[in-house]
Amino acid sequence: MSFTHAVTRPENADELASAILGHLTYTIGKPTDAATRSDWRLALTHAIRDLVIAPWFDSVRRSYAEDRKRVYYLSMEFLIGRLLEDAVDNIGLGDMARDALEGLGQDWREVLDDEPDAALGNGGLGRLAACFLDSMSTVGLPAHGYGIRYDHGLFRQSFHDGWQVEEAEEWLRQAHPWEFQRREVQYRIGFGGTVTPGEGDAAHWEPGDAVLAAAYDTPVPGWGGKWTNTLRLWSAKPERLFELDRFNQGDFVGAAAPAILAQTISRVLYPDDTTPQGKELRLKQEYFFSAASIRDLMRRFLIDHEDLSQLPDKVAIQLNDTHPAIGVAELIRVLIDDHGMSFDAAFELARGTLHYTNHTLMPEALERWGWDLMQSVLPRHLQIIEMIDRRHEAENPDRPDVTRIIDHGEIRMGNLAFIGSCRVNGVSALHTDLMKRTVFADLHALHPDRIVNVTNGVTPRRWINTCNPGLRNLINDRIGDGWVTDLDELEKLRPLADEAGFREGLDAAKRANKVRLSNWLADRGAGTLDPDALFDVQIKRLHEYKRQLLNILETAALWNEMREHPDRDWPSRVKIFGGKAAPGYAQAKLIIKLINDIGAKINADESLRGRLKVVYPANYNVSMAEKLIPAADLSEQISTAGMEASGTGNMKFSMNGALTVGTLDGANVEIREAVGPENIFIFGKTADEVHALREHGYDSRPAIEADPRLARVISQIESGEFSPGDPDRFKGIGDTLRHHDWFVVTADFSAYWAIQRRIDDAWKHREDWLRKSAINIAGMGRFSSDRSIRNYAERVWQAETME
Ligand code: 26Q
Repeated sequence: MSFTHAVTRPENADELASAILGHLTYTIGKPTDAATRSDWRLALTHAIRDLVIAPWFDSVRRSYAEDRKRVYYLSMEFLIGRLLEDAVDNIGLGDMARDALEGLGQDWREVLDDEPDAALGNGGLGRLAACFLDSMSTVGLPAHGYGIRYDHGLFRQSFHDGWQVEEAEEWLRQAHPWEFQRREVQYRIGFGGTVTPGEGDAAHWEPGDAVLAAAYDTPVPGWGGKWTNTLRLWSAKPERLFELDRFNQGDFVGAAAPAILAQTISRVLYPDDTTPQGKELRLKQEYFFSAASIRDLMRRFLIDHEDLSQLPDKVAIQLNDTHPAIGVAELIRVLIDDHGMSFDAAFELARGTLHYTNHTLMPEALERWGWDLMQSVLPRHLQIIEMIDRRHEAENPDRPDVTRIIDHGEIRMGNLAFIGSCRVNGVSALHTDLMKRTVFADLHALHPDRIVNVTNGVTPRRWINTCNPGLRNLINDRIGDGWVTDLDELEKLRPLADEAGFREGLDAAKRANKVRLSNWLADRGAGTLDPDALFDVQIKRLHEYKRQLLNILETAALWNEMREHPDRDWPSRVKIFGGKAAPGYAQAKLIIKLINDIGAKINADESLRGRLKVVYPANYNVSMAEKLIPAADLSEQISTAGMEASGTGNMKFSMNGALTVGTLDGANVEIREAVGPENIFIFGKTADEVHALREHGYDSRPAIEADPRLARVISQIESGEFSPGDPDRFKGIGDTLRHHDWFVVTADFSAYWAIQRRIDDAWKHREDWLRKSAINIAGMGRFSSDRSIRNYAERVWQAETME
């Protein structure tokens, strides 16, 4: 028998206000006249959190009672951002909470903006995991997210003289009331040591050292509070907090040193989102969270099941990229060494339970670990990986060498994940097709049914409903709010694209968002922006393949052209950039500096009469995206075709009525299908054309010679026009464009220029632009992460949702 004390849901703003005051007084310990903005935010958070708890318990109870299949989403990254506003909206108290807080004399927006972002991820992959959490709760799928509770999330970016400077991020400096530490849940995670053979396939692994994995739970309420899942993040703790002997001998620092060393495992998120470095600490992080998660889910499984053979019927484990792929070996190890199974039986069970999502085709981005490193950190796992590899070879005697897991003294984690998984998926139709034709071609030939496509999606709760109230209200007025959980309902807007009144509504909502953004940017030193200008936005990690360089080259060329023809009716444009470069990625950091230098030059040029501006607010993150996306007119999705696995920003922009300029890459292909080719600006080489260009070594000279605008900009960059104090600064960029243009920026420049001028023209036809905007919104139904999750449930996990 269990009793739940449920806080009653407030009937009105006064009741909620009194709950907030109660928490301000008794939880925060402050009287109103001494309360800071953070105090108010924390009091509100506690009042809202109270309302999430009882439904959370209900979901947990129902999961056990109904014994449904559970999904475990293992991800090194959960880029969840702020939690308060989403929680308020998901439980349906948005308006009431605002009224309550304003009644208490607080500014709603300022209080919400006080919450630090939980930046436990780099970019797309981490944000996808966060959208999937929201969707798994909303569709009522029993699921857990498992990841790492980093003390420091993705670094904070600032610009010093236009150069990126990184500082440690400190989200835990403030109280974080959304999480509950579960002190009773702790696992000992070992590293190194020795392995002695045991009976049959079993062995005894005696780790050389160990840390504890401590659990912190965050409730994840779905829409309408009908179902709530758990995000469980692991923090590394020492086995012994303090070495008293050493302290007594006067070694005060040494006394705490072993504890500090243990904690380094969950200290900081690795900020590179491609080229893995093969660092020992990274491998330890990966094993740490995978092992803790697997032990935890096995414990939960064994509460109600004795028969291990039921594992694949009750448990689905999703590996978010190869980062948790060591979990393949860990699950098999647990089944053999702790449960006495044979290797073959353990392998079969594991392969029925595990699934792997691939997020990149770039060969240099696929994780590999040195044999020696694996031997010293995880000796037992290395044995198991060798067994998996031998078994795969025995079953496929003619297999090509590229399908080996261990090759040339390296462990290929992509192959381990593929061979150890029941389903392997790509994240867009094009990406999945390329997976089959390139990196996984040989494994695909051996296992032709294993690879499936599940196109990414984003949650319409955060990415329309919460971040764009103007648009939300406009849509609700016309078609009701069913779209929030059934995004295909947006199709009902399609006929409204031809209705002047609806277009006016769209226009007004967009303009209000742009005014708000302009004010926010002005506070960050951007000067005054014209809200009637075309807001042209590229926000994403800095990467050569994402081609921010193409964008800024075109911007500089436009500047040249505007100065040459000052009397043409150039439409006003604001070029907005946002994004961080990995600290060790020199070329990406140089591109940031180039954007800032070109921007400074353009912004200072009064002859343009404000018709071209470049803005690059520092420290782009989830909450900045929530401000930028609703205010965008044009979405830049201009990656080298074949290189962006999917993109998810592309979907968010289109849902918010921005038109896309993009290449036929990732999910852009499917967005074009959904909105129609006349409502999206597609340009440039296709993936196959890029491949053909590269086949004999791409030579950029003809493209540069054929386009005087491009030639001029490259010369300007090389001659120091944008860096007069340091004329050689950008020589490297000129050199790349002329001699090693792997990302075919020069090959696509002319087409990009041409389509941007078509966009200038389209922008002038206001009604038509708004019609296209409406059709973009109407066509976005299939890009809800609810659809993605239902696809996973059906095609990958074989799990049932609540509906
Ligand atoms: C690996 C090893 C060592 C250190 C870091 C990493 C690492 C970390 C993060 C490697 C990759 C990432 C992130 C990759 C990522 O975000 N990929 C994006 O995933 C999105 C969701 O599927 C896609 O939409 C994007 O196209 C893809 O770039």
